[in-house]
Amino acid sequence: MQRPTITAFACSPDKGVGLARDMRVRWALEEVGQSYDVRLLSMDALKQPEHRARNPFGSIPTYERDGLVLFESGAIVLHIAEGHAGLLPMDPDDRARATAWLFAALNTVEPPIVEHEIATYFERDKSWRDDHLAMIVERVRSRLGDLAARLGDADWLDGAFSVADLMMVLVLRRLDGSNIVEEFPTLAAYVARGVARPAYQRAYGDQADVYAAASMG
Ligand code: GTB
Repeated sequence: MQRPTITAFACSPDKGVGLARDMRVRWALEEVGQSYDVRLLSMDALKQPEHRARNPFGSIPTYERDGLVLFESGAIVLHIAEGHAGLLPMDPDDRARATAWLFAALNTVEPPIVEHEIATYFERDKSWRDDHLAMIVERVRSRLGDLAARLGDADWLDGAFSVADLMMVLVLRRLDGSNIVEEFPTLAAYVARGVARPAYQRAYGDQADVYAAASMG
């Protein structure tokens, strides 16, 4: 089996703090012990036909191996989890529930968090921004309240650590700096448990090195 190649920002707007979505793929590959290559792309290269052939929307991350080309971070990490031991339970029902949680991270928890990011960074100059942001913060709190209630004092969402936890932790990390996760101490502890995993640390270090090298050169 070929070693996969993923794509990432040559110079990430987050300054290498693990918020760009290649982090999801890097972490999954580290968890399963699969080495990989990274193709670094400029913002301009993202929109060129060569990259749009990998991802029609001209975004990162993508994943290539043995002729298979995938886009969408959720589909990529699910593919990695299905092909290796360690990120999905073996029992079919347990596996189905872990997959449901992966979708919950992407389709239920992440959307209001993305809205929060947009309102925080891109709507600063709008007269209605403060009211809009306050409304979105309430929407995020409501989702996190439901999530915290279900997690309770468990370590992970549904039994052992899975690809769903990997995704949920990174989705919650998108609220870094807002102090909203900190309002839910069990969720803050959950994120801390995720980022303390050695595989996360290796993935984080690798993408941080890319930004450090780009900013020096
Ligand atoms: N649904 C797709 C997936 O999950 O793979 C979304 C992919 C996507 O939005 N990718 C972004 C991208 O390539 C990078 S991650 N954007 C460039 C473009 O489309 O032209 C989003 C992101 C970017 C920057 C930060 N940041 O600076 O903090 C955080 C998240």
